[in-house]
Amino acid sequence: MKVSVIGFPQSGKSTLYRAAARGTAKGSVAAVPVPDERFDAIVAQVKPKKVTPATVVLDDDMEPIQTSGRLFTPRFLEDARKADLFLHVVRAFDNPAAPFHQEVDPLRDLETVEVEMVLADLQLVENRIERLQKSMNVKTPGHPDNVEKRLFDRIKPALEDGTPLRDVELEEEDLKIVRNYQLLSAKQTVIVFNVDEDAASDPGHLLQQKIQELAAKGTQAFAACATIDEEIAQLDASDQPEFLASLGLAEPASNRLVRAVYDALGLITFFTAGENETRAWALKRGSNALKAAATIHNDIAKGFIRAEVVSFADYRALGSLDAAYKANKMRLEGKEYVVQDGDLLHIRNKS
Ligand SMILES: Nc1nc2c(ncn2[C@@H]2O[C@H](COP(=O)(O)OP(=O)(O)OP(=O)(O)O)[C@@H](O)[C@H]2O)c(=O)[nH]1
Ligand SMILES: [Mg+2]
Repeated sequence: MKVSVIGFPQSGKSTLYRAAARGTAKGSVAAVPVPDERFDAIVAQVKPKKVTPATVVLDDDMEPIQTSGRLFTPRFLEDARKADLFLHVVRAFDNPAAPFHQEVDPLRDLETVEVEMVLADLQLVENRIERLQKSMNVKTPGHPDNVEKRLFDRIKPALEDGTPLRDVELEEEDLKIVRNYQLLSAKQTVIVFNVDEDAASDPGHLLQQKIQELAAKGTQAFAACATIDEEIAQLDASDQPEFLASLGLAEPASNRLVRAVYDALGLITFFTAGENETRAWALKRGSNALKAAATIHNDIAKGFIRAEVVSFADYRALGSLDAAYKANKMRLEGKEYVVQDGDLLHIRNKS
């Protein structure tokens, strides 16, 4: 699962990327640990030899969006089409030391990029419709060409209205086609308004309103100050709480951000609490225990007998896995059990 960091030049993409990566960034692509206090609690109690958090891959190797002419270069388009999600950094800070191509206006910039994505999709859809019209099978009900043509005829007006495809209701079948064509406006996006230092805890009315508007449509947006976050990331862990408190912040914005990205990717977490290794695993929401087993190792899935499951709530209430087992809070579940966010799993298997 790859998250592409996009935005105009000098909007703070790399600063935010470095802050979120917290030292794990070696180049411009990093597997960033997902902050999870449940996992921290398990690790503190189990004290395993090895600790492996869940991660998301952030890619700061995208070409910037161009400031004139065609906004998306061919390389940008190629990379953007492969992304699972966009982390869109929108400049909202003034900084004379970092000149911007025009007056700072985050709402304008957000709109400009959204429109460009919709137009790129519209062009692709129009080309495809034109080709499908020549297909011999386009009138055969149920034929893939027919299904595709009907879908594209339906989404074309939405795109013409400027509606991103992520805001259009589509059936799973249709989503598959849309994903297959790697349509940009269908991809989930997390938006970060990169604000001035003094606006970190209060981004102002206009941005606040936009953030709520986006949330109502299911898109997560935040205000964050990338330079503050980078500063926090460079402090010793013990010095961070005081610094955060002095700024009126509960946690670094990049923590929220990474969690938002993880959630928008449709991922939940299950834990394996071993003494050798305690690990948080990312899993597609709605997956069953067999899929979870396969995430750990294919052999474990092949030899699957039962999943021992303790919910995180029971684990926390009782203080340890042992205590949860003794209190009969361990459930034995089969392959089809739908794993819940926070479950602690042990897969009994034949291997
Ligand atoms: N005052 C202020 N400056 C910032 C903030 N975020 C980034 N900057 C500054 O803006 C400049 C550009 O930041 P980068 O993170 O390199 O921006 P970028 O989007 O990666 O830029 P390109 O890779 O060139 O497109 C740097 O001088 C940063 O220190 C912020 O929140 N506040
Ligand atoms: Mg950069």
